Amino acid sequence: MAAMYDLSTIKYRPLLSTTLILLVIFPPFSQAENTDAFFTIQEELPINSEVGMVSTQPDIARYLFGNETWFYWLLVYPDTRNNLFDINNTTGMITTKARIDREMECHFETECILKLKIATQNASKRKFYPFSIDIEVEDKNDNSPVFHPSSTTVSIDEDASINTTIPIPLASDNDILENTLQSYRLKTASNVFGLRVSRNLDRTLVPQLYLTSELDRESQQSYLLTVVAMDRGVPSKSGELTINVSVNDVNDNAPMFTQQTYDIEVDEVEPINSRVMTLNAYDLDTGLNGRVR
Ligand SMILES: *[C@@H]1O[C@H](CO)[C@@H](O)[C@H](O)[C@H]1NC(C)=O
Ligand SMILES: *[C@@H]1O[C@H](CO)[C@@H](O)[C@H](O)[C@H]1NC(C)=O
Ligand SMILES: *[C@@H]1O[C@H](CO)[C@@H](O)[C@H](O)[C@H]1NC(C)=O
Ligand SMILES: *[C@@H]1O[C@H](CO)[C@@H](O)[C@H](O)[C@H]1NC(C)=O
Ligand SMILES: *[C@@H]1O[C@H](CO)[C@@H](O)[C@H](O)[C@H]1NC(C)=O
Ligand SMILES: *[C@@H]1O[C@H](CO)[C@@H](O)[C@H](O)[C@H]1NC(C)=O
Ligand SMILES: [Ca+2]
Ligand SMILES: [Ca+2]
Ligand SMILES: [Ca+2]
Ligand SMILES: [Ca+2]
Repeated sequence: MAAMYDLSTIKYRPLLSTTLILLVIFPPFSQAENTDAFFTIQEELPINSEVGMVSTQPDIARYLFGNETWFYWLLVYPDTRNNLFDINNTTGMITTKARIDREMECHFETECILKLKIATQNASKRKFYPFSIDIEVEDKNDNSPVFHPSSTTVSIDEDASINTTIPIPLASDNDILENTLQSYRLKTASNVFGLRVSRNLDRTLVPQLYLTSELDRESQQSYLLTVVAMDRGVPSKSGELTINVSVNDVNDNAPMFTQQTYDIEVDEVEPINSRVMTLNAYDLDTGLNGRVR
């Protein structure tokens, strides 16, 4: 809603800026949602992109009556974003004067609305109207899901039972709605590990590896898996996590001799304590579990 100021009543004031300071102290704008023009732009537009023509917006144009020349400029208020926008002082076209990153301006808010206040004034500077402009910045899918960290080593005991779960790092994506993280999947084909995704109370997705068959460190001691996180933007973006699953040894093998039975002949004249033969024993386990005594 615009308030009209007839500057003829204050024409002996030396400077127009005095009037503007008064405006800041007594804002004439009605509270909250009441705006005179609403524009929508995409984030990340190049500098100097057109946002919208203020002078042809119905709620503004109806104040700009008569055969007059009007000028436009931006007013400075605490919540206005004059660092991001410009207005052409003769046409009333708002343009961008910086690259606008929705993620930086609005983070995870699902609605990103930037505010401007503009003023119009006729050529003789005797009429002055302030207006509120809202500019909605739409999200683009310009961020990929990213894992923190992007590679990790986890370990699991070789005797772990089927369905044992292994927590893994989460991914995040700074975009919103469909453009943010939507799913995880296991990229590596595996008949030993599966990926289960659940939702926390705060609706974040939590991926976990789980065991689908039994392990045996003695046949394979580590697995290299890749988990992919995806958003549902168009086109969709993804990020990858590399997991080295290291299988911990469990003492599940008894020491064994290289042969089950030994047939030896001992010469009766052999002196006591002479070496008859060497027995070989080994243990498939590792570390202390594998030490043969
Ligand atoms: C506006 O004023 C100019 C000169 O001041 C005149 O030539 C023109 O015809 C006027 N237009 C309208 C729509 O009244
Ligand atoms: C500006 O507006 C005032 C007040 O309506 C009017 O008297 C004056 O003629 C206008 N000036 C121009 C150049 O249109
Ligand atoms: C305002 O727009 C007009 C018409 O497009 C253009 O001629 C003029 O150069 C612009 N002014 C500025 C300061 O960019
Ligand atoms: C409009 O902008 C141009 C270019 O920035 C400037 O030269 C001119 O003085 C401005 N006009 C008014 C009325 O502020
Ligand atoms: C593993 O979990 C699934 C689903 O929760 C269940 O159907 C299955 O019986 C479980 N398997 C074992 C061996 O516990
Ligand atoms: C995975 O971890 C194991 C044990 O820490 C290591 O021996 C193996 O080299 C690692 N594999 C890769 C591909 O990094
Ligand atoms: Ca961005
Ligand atoms: Ca974005
Ligand atoms: Ca994204
Ligand atoms: Ca073992």
